[in-house]
Amino acid sequence: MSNRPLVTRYEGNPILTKHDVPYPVETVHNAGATKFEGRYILLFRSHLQNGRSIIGIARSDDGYNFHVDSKPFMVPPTEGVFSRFEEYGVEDPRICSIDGVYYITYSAYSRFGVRIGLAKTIDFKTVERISLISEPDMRNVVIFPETFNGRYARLDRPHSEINPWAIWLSWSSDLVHWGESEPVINPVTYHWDQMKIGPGATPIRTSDGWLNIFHGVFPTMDGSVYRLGVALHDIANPATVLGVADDWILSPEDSWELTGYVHNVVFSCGAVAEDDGTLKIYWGAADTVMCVGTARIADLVRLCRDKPRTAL
Ligand code: BMA
Repeated sequence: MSNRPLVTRYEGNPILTKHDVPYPVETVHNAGATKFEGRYILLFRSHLQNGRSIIGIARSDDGYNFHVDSKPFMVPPTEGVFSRFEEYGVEDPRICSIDGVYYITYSAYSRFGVRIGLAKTIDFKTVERISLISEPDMRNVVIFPETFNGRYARLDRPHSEINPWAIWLSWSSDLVHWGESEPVINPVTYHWDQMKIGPGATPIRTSDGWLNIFHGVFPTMDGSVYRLGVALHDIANPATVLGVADDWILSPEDSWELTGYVHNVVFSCGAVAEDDGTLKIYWGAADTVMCVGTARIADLVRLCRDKPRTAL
């Protein structure tokens, strides 16, 4: 493998900041990404000045130059069951397209903890909440964009004191009720992801397996460092992990990744695969701005296969 970086940062980064948003927000980060009717869509998280988060929407023709809609896409409702569990805000959406429906999984924060909400849209104009699909403490849920023998699969990130913040996989026949959960990737001790890992982008189908771009965290004397890593899952049964790359693929480096609302963070909730075998990976930098970079899918697959570490 050559010395060139696996992820080539776009020279126009950051691609979105709070100054691009036509309503008052303090940050623009951790965006889910997809393509809809030939255009790129980002559903991004923004902190309000009360420290709680909402979700905005930005659209682009080329995946680099985005325009933000005049109104937010999702804010916590004031009535109904969702108002109770989104009281502290909505965060870090992921978008998964299945049969023309775009499902959105997001973190719902409230006095009861953080759990996962499921919503859907077919036009990116209106959004309908479907259900809360986990108990606390759960964040970073990504749904695979295909069914497996008629069942849906998702990557989960529960927390337990004994096995902190690992990546699990669960199954469902209706997207609402999930079970048969099992751990699939653990953090590794004294490794760049030793403190915690979590699913990032919605998995990308490749000819070699599902590409899973996840985040990993390492604690230092100067706070935690968030980086991105990559793993490969079996196409027919994503609970089988074919390889987890030993090396990270992206680490905070640019000034807006090193400093901001939270220092030393690159955090992805979405990537878009292109027809030429490349991937546009979107990431939040320092919980403050949005960035994009490109990678060759074959390079990421090779890293999982040729330089793996233990999965569990
Ligand atoms: C995680 C989440 C992310 C955030 C990251 C770095 O625990 O809160 O939304 O980007 O921390 O602050």
